[in-house]
Amino acid sequence: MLIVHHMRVSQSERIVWLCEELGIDYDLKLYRRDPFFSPQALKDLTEIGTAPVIQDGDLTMSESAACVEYIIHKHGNGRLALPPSHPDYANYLYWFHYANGSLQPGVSRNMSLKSAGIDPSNDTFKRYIARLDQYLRHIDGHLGRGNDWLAGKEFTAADIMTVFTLTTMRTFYSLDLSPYKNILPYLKRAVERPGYKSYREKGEDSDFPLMIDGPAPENFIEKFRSKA
Ligand SMILES: N[C@@H](CCC(=O)N[C@@H](CS)C(=O)NCC(=O)O)C(=O)O
Repeated sequence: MLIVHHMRVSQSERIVWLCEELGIDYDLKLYRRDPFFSPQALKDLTEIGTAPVIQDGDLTMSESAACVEYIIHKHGNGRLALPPSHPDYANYLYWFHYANGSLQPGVSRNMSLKSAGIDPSNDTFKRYIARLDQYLRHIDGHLGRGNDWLAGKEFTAADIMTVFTLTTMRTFYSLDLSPYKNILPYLKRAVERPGYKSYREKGEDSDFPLMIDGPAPENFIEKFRSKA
């Protein structure tokens, strides 16, 4: 059976959400950060030691986009991906890759600069703050052009790849989404899906906030630091 290793409050939420949307059988192994990075049991699974990890027979694989594609094609009959014959195929591909190719690095980079104590008035940091705003406006504008989901009318794995960065990730980099008026209802639509709710029930503590509102949520890193 497919095994999904999920570290709470991390990118591996995508894989649990995907399996719930697809309604496939899988064995969920849960971990907690220790105290901020992966616990040893998760580190031991791969050379990189990050979440997510999936196992299927002899296969052990990390990288969320690869895990998503693997599960869709090996266990989901291609559901939640769009085929080349679909009119929105290019949109699907573009937004699927935009998630971890641009958006997620855009947030992580700013998170790292902030946690290294770099002042936001620093020229490099300022440039990256502006770039992240550009990334977000790009999504916002696309959703505002009548697209309920990133690939168009259909909910797809491109949404599963993207929502983590716009919600849970905000606990590490306290992003204010108030200016992005189309992103906010999009996030509400996403978290109302039964598949998302099942992921939350199985994979997160019930008091962990959804982070779908505009104002910047509490920054976990700062909280962690003040405890240390
Ligand atoms: N590009 C990778 C990134 C994986 C990654 O960095 N995961 C984080 C969780 S959000 C992690 O495992 N951090 C703990 C650590 O680095 O020890 C993916 O998409 O799977």
